[in-house]
Amino acid sequence: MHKNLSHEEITPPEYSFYLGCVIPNRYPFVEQATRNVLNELGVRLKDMQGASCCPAPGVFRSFDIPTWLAIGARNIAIAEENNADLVTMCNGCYGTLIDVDHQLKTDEKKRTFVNNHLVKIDKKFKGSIKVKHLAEVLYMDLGMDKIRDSVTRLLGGLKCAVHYGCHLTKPSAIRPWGGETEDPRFFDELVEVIGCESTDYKDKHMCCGAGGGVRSAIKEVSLDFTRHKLEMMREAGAECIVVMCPFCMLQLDLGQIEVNSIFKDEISAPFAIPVFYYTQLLGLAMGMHPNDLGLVKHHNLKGVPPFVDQEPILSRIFKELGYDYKQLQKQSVKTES
Ligand code: 9S8
Ligand code: 9S8
Ligand code: COM
Repeated sequence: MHKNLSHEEITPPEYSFYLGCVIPNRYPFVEQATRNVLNELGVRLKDMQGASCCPAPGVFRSFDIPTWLAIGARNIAIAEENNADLVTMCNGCYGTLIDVDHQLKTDEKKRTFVNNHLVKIDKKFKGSIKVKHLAEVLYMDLGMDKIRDSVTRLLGGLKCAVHYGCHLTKPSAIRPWGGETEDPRFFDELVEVIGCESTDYKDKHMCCGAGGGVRSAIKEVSLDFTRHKLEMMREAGAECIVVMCPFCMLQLDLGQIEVNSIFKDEISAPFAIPVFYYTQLLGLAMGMHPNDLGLVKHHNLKGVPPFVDQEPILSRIFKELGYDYKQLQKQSVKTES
C-alpha cells in the first residue's frame, strides 16, 4: 500500500533563521535547542548568510531612524534571497524587523530611500517575505494541534512564570495576536500544552527592565524593574521563568545575580529562580534528550550562562523522565577529556 504523503511531507515549511546577537554571544544553547526542536517538528531552516545585528530597536531606532531602516532592510533582503519567511527567536529582533518590514511595505518614499542605499551593495528590499517570531511559527503556522501531537511526556505541573516581553505583543496593530496586549494567552497555552502550569503573577506584562537601551544606560533603574518582576514571580510561587527572548533571558538570569547583590538590603532573600528558553522545555516534552536542548551544564566555570543554577529543578524533572542529572553531567565530562 502507498503511504499517503501529507502536504507537509512533500514541501516542509521553510524559514530563514535569523539569530541576532545575544543568542550567539551569550546563550548559544538556545540556538541549538531551537534548531533541534524545529527540525523534529519538520521545519527546514535556511541560514542567513551575512546577516548582521537587526539593529536593536531600543538602541538604534532611538538614535538614527534612517540607519535603522537601512540595516534592517538589508537583513530582510537576505531572507528574501532565501525565498523563505524570516523567523527570529528574539523579541527585540522581531520588533525591529517586523516594524522595518511594515514601514517599507507601506511607505514608498522610505522604500526608495533604503533601496538607493542597498543598490550600492547589490541588495534590494522587495517586500516579498513575512517577518515572524518563533512564537507565531509554533502557535499559528505549525499550530497547537501539531505541538500537542508532538508531545510524548508531560512536565509534571512545573510552575512557570511566563514572561512575554514587550516587543512580542506591542505595538499590537502590527502584531499577529488580534490586538491583544494586556492579556494574551498564546505563550501560556504553549507552556500548558507541555504539562506545565502557567502561574499567574502581578505585573506579568511589565518590561523585564533590559529593553530600550535601559540596561546599558542606567543599570540600576533597569535592575529595579527586574527586582520587582522577580518579587512578583516569587510571591506567586513560580519555580522557574520561561521566556522567548534572549535579552529578557539575560536580564532575568544574569540580572538576578546582579539584583541579589545591588539590592541585597531591599530584598527579603536572594533570588534563585532558574530561567529557561521555551524550546528547551518543549523539546524535553517532545521526548528529546537534555543534551540536545542545552539543559546540562557541563562545567563549573564561573560567569558562564545560565547564571542561576538550573540543577535543582532539572534534577527533579529529569528524575521523573528517567534521567539522572549528575550522571549526564559526568558522562559529558568524560567524553570531553
Ligand atoms: S540583534 Fe544585535 S543586539 Fe539584538 S539580539 Fe535581538 S535585538 Fe536584534
Ligand atoms: S521586555 Fe521590555 S523591551 Fe524587552 S522584549 Fe526582551 S527585553 Fe525584556
Ligand atoms: C529588547 C531590545 S528585546 S531593545 O533593548 O529594546 O533594543
